[in-house]
Order: sequence, then structure tokens, then C-alpha cells
Amino acid sequence: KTASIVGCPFSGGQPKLGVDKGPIHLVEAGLVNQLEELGWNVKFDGHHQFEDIKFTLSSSSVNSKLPIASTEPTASTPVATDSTSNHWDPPIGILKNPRLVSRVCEEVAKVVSGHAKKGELPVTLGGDHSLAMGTISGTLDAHPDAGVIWVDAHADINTAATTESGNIHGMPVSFLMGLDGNHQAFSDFKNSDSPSSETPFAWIKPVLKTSSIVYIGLRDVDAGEKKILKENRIKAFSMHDVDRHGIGKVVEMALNYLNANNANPDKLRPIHLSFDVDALDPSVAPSTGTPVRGGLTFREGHYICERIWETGALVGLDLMVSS
Ligand code: DIR
Ligand code: MN
Ligand code: MN
Ligand code: MN
Repeated sequence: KTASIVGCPFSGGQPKLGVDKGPIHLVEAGLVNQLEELGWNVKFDGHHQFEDIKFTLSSSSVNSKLPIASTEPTASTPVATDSTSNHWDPPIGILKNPRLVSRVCEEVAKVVSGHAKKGELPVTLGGDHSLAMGTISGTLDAHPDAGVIWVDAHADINTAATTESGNIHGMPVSFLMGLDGNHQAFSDFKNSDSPSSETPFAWIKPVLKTSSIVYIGLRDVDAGEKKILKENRIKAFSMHDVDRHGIGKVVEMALNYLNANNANPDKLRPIHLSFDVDALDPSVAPSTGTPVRGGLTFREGHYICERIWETGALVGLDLMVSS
């Protein structure tokens, strides 16, 4: 069994600095060794820097006449992800860094799909949760029948119409489902405002069915998101459900839900686990972009991972330090 670590120190889906440091710290803390001790053959050839993407975007910018020094990001020039966005990636509506997030996720999708098609387990380390647009697109490319278990304090299912923050880390699920009306909001901007000629996010296919995802751990869901979850009858186990049933039963219910229409009950559907560490209680995981009180305990978080691994159906894993 081979695990391929896809290190993504990327934070463009949200404004807090430091979110990109998560994968670096996880690897420095010995993740590769720990996986090897568990019997894995681990492939890791360094973190993705996405420098080529930043460079291409900045040099194709309408403002590329600016002095070279300020248009060419280098390794030591962090990409600004706060409200003063890069001049080469102005907001679309209120969405921040749309072109950068789109391109980065497109690359991640190809990498994840490549590993998955070789039968390896892609383990993507983030970074912010916008990356899941890439990882889940990649997993579903290799395993079209896969279901997603999304462990998070948040639903990350805002659309361009409902987002109040403009942070794309709060939106990946709606993009994967095509709930944003096939990127209409973005194509409108294509030729007006956009430095590059492409429509951001146009590469994302609506690969994720509303019935192919289950949430665990929700406790901070925006009003617009609640409406989306309800209207689309999306399955979610909030912290209230964890309290009520216990984590053991919640995970069984989540697995049963994903396999309800499974023709072959002996062979579970492949599972992509997208784990946002803010699902854990802030007393367990304080270093995250948007901590929310009342989260999963250390054991509950581990139990989810252990039980999903035990099914033998895990085909993709995200570990995201923010969003
Ligand atoms: C809020 C917060 N729902 C938003 N979302 C996340 O910005 O869309 N926070 N994911 O971490
Ligand atoms: Mn998230
Ligand atoms: Mn979250
Ligand atoms: Mn967030």
C-alpha cells in the first residue's frame, strides 16, 4: 500500500496568514515516518509551490506593465491573500483570489487523479479547504462512484450568491456540485475584468451529486448554506447528532447512507475523506483559521478516521488546517 503525500501550502481561499504553514509543519513533525511505521510505502517529493501559476497569472495580467519586481512573485514574496488582493487577481464580485484558487485547484486535481489512478492513496495536506475542489475532482476522476465524508465545523457550501465573506474556502462543495449555476457568475467577468482570458472554475465539472456527500461535525453554518442543505436534502450529522447518538453510530449511519443504493452490499463504495481540523474542538486543534467551540474530541476525530480506514474503501484523504 502506497500513500502519496500531496503537500499544498496554499492559503488563497481565505485571508489568514499561516494557514499555508500547516503542511510544512505536519511533514516536519514526522508525518512521513509515522506513516511508514504504520506499514505504508510513502511517496513525498516536496511541497507544491504553485510558483509557475502565480508567475503565469501575474505576467498575463492587464497590469503587467508595472515594474518587474512587483509583478514577479518569488519564493520569498508571499502571495497577498488579505483583502488587498494581488493586482493580477482582482476580486470577482466579492470572491477573493478567484483565478489563483481556480488554477491551483486545477493542478491539484490532476496530481490527485494521477496518484489515484495508479492505485495509490493521495493524502493532500492543506492549506485551506478550497483545495478540496481539486482533491475531490481528482478522486472522482479516478473513482467516479466515490462518496465523500466531509468532517468540518462548516459546510463550505456557499455559492457566489450566498457567500458573505468572499472567501472561497467556504464554497468548494457548491462548486463541485454545480450549485453556482455552472459558473455563470464567472463567465460574465471573463472578458471584462479578468487579466487572463479563461473563466475561473470553468474546468470544474459538477461531479459531486448532492446525495454523494455526508457531513460530520457541523456547528457553524451560514443561513444561506442551511437553505442549500435543506433544499437539496443533503445529509449532515451536526455536533448535536454526535452528542445524541455517539460518534460510533454517527459514522455507521454515514457509511450506510452513502451505500444505501449500493447494488453490491459486500463491496462498499469508495470513500474520499475530507477532514478539516476545525471539526475538532479548539482545545484539541487551536491552530486553525476559524476555530468554533463545541467540536469533536481527540478520540472522536481519530475514531472517524480509524473506522473509515477499517472499511477498506478509503481512496482519498484531505487533511486541511483551515476552513
Ligand atoms: C463562512 C465560514 N461560512 C464562509 N466558512 C468557513 O466564509 O463562507 N470557515 N469555512 O472556516
Ligand atoms: Mn472546511
Ligand atoms: Mn471549517
Ligand atoms: Mn473556513
